[in-house]
Amino acid sequence: MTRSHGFTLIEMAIVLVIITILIGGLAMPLSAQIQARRIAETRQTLQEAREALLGYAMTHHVVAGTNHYLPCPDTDNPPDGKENRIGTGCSGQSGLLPWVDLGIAPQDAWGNRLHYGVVTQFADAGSGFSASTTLRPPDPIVICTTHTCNRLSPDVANDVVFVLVSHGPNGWGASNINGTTLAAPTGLDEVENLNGNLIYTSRSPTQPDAASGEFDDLTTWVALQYLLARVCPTGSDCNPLPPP
Ligand SMILES: [Ca+2]
Ligand SMILES: [Ca+2]
Ligand SMILES: [Ca+2]
Repeated sequence: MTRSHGFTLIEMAIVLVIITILIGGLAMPLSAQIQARRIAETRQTLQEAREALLGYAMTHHVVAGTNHYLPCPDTDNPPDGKENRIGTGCSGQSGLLPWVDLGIAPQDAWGNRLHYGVVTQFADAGSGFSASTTLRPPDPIVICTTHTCNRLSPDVANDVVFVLVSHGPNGWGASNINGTTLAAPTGLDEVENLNGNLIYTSRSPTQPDAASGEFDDLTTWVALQYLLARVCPTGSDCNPLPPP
């Protein structure tokens, strides 16, 4: 028996099913691919901002050859990208990243400013920090997976000196580049990244209908040990201020 040439109906049906699956598979992830690329870009922006903050601390001394200090947050409304000080100290422990002072990207991949929180002792241009500066409760910023965490036993990071937050794809609560502040988040873990206190959250994203609430923020931070290793390594000029 010889097999006839061409496709049978069953073969055509199988091919159509495969093509449908392939088209569906390409079309659906396209928006997801764009979102993934924006998330990756924003993670890169956060890392560059983190490095810029460390670079700022390396080049800013209270007195030449002594304590270093970080920039203060930009607390102006509308923001101008420049830090805000009262005397030598910061006008607040949280605000926006002073992108003009740092000479870096002014926004995340969704056109929103980055939130910047800092332990103000480390941004005081009159005292700053040396290789022997310590953080003691209740001073440190802590990072948790939930807003209900105990700040004395955070489950992500302790002894954090500064933190950077992108409010993520949803942008709730963010200040955008047009000077508009977006609607406040409903997810309590996202609220925790906006309320200006020393607790921040970092965890996997969840949808609005999740029991833990909507969450898509992206966060990076530097803890004391890493700050001192980078800014005040052995042999550096990072010395305690002389006694008055
Ligand atoms: Ca400012
Ligand atoms: Ca968000
Ligand atoms: Ca908080």
